[in-house]
Amino acid sequence: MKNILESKFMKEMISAASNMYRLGWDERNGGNISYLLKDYDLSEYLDLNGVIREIPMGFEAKSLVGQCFLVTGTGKYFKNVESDPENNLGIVRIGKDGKTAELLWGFKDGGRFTSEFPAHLMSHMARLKVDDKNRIIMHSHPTNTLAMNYVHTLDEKEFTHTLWQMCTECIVVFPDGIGVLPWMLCGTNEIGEATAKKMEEFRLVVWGMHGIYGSGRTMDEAFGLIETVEKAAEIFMLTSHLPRINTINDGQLRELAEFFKVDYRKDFLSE
Ligand code: 2HA
Ligand code: ZN
Repeated sequence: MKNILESKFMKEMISAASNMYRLGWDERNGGNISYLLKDYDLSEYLDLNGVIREIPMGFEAKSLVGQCFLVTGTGKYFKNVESDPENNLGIVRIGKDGKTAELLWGFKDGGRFTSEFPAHLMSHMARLKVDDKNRIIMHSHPTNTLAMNYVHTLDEKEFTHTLWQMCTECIVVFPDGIGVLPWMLCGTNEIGEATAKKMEEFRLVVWGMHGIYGSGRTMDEAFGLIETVEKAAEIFMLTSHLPRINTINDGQLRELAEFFKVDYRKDFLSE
């Protein structure tokens, strides 16, 4: 058996969690990540018949039966993932009933997956419907994105448009825009369903006054989306109280999107 801690997916997970912590996005137990391990031969690393224990999920994920996920643990701190992956992370397989997760590795101290697992799995199902190469769902509390939620409307067209104007490359990085949910109770199937609905249309979903969800084919894509939103939100928070003298207008946004040949939300531009 190969050492699982040396696997590409584990290294990616550990480095994402560590970077997110150091960027100040994921205080205490804030944030969670799930990684669909479809592209890896897990039998090189794990005995796939060795189910450590079964964990009820509290919802059904029929289309994910048999799929394996590397996922962060509930109550665990991103700060500690690197020094102790086996307690802070787990690998689960969705059992035949679609309602139980079979623990194959990790959560060594008796832990379980993130409380946001419903939102993660429902989002995986939604993204896979529109992009069968999607592998990552990532939730975080980036500081400026969150700050912006208190001083900007939570209308997704307006929110996206403001961010597109904050850095020239935003419309090229997230031409599909950002879905926005109002404040909702987290950890529930309801917020999971609402997030998944948005994920059919967007790779990014803001949870009003809570944080953000990002998705992607790779860890870099999901991370890069959130990172770009957070950078733009930082520019907004640094400038929104000052007189605006210059701006990137809708004609220029359109010019960018067309030059870089991205499929952008034309209805999010007003002119
Ligand atoms: O897992 O961020 O939304 C901690 C959270 C819950
Ligand atoms: Zn959160």
